[in-house]
Amino acid sequence: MSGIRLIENLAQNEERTAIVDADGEYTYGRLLSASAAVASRLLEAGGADDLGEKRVAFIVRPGFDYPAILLGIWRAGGIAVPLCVSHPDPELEYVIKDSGAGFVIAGEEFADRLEGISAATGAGFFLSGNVIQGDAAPLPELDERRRAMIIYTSGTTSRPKGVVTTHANIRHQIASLACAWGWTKDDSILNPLPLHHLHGILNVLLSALWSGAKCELLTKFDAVRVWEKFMRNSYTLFMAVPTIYTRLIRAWNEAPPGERKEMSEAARRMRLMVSGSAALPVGTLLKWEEITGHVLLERYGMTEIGMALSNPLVGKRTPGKVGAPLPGVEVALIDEEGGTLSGPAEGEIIVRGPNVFLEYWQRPEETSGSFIEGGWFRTGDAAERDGEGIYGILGRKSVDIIKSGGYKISALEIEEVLREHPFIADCAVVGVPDEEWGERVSAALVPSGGDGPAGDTLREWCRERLAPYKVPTRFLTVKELPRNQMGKVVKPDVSALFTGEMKTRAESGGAKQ
Ligand code: MLC
Ligand code: AMP
Repeated sequence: MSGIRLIENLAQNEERTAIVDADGEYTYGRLLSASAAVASRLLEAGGADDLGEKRVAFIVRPGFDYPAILLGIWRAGGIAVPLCVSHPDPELEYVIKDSGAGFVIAGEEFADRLEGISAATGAGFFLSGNVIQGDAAPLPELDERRRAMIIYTSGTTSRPKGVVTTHANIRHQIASLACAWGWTKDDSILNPLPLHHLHGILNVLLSALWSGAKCELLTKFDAVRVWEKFMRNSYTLFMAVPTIYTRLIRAWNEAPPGERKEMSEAARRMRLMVSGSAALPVGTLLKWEEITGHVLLERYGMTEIGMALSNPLVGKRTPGKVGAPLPGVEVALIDEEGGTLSGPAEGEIIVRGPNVFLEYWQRPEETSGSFIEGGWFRTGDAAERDGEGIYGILGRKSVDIIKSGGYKISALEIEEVLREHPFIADCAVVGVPDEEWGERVSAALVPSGGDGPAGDTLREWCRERLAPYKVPTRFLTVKELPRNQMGKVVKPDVSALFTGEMKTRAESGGAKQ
């Protein structure tokens, strides 16, 4: 017994395969013993019989070690802080410092970098290979109301915030999906998503483990490999962001006609394919249906709340809509004044229920500012609701949040970094609509002299400071930024500079790639 339902569920499936990775297959029994070893090593190092919510940051490539460490941290009474494998040092250091991580666990390939960062931040450092071994010690009995995980997410503040969920939050988020999407032990899923964000961690990995199903972890998404995997295996489920479906469609189009039939049949064999994390273009949904026969199930969620709205497993899925509230989740719309709207309406989505996160880590003001009376969480997303209670996402209230490839990115964070560049006097970052990526991170720059830095050099400079997916892919040099009478930058006008819908006196150069 551990007190955590998810862990107790694992014990019911000891003989079944839990994880598949590039090195082999691992049963639930193996996962339980490996996680017990991790928990025991952490407790030994902490000199305690319960980590008492100590933050443990960890960085390993997707594979068996990831769930072994995640569950091990939980079983020792710690809070898990997953780190992103593609982040440069400044981003990793920020998360480790902000979360106040007491321990850091890293795979061999990250050891040099993480050992240095751990030393600088005062965290104890462990190699993953050294904690996933040895005997198991007695482990603490935990209350599910305790904090379990901190996922860092970009928002309307310049630096990412840590979203804290409890074990109970996570259980409710998973149980709702298990019920709505009919997860069972017989399911098998391929996970191509990164494991520092909710979609890959919760909707795929943890939902599979909760249900006694099999989850295959890919180290990195590659469209051709995913099709090969579809053809060679008998997965029942697939979940991904719209950009992944776009890439899969492109790979299907580029495949020899003879092979396409086999690819289509492989996808058709699955029982459910889901899209989320960003708006699914109707054209992508239709094309996917044409080649696989699947009407993608689109759903809506957020790191702070898990999943809230979903098209149905059985019954009519409406293209361009995200469906109705999931089991156990309350969803409503409010107007500009905060009044609740009834019937068909347009407004901001608010969410309430046991799925909703506890707090932003050590940011009490941001936490209380994001809730309104009655304990409702304000998502910042605008939606319309029709007479049958079906929701459609209209967009975000903030112009400073960009969604590219399913990643939420803060324009303010990138602007802050760009302004540190010696040749940049000012800048404005926007998300320009893009067929493949949803939005494309684009930066308008006012140079401090001459032409400013060249696009390629600037991308390299950014890459040392920002995650690859945050680095702008388009730069435009302007003499001045479009501003309103109050002097505030008008972001829609900045976007229009990139789409060519607006040419201002200010514009001096073409786009620099
Ligand atoms: C990024 N790149 C671009 C680009 N955007 N290039 C051209 N045009 C654009 N618009 C470049 C980057 O600069 C970088 O370049 C490279 O792509 C790496 O970025 P990436 O995003 O890692 O790309 P890639 O490796 O090609 O992978 C694409 C992807 C990935 C779709 C597989 O973006 C991905 O895994 N996305 C999922 C994100 C996710 O899990 N979100 C869920 C959040 S939770 P270079 O040169 O450095 O390589 C959530 C809640 C919910 O949202 O509802 O689920
Ligand atoms: P994140 O903070 O990374 O968890 O991203 C959550 C955000 O992704 C939400 O607030 C929405 O803006 C967006 N999102 C998630 N699912 C969808 C969807 N199906 N359609 C449109 N936007 C979505």
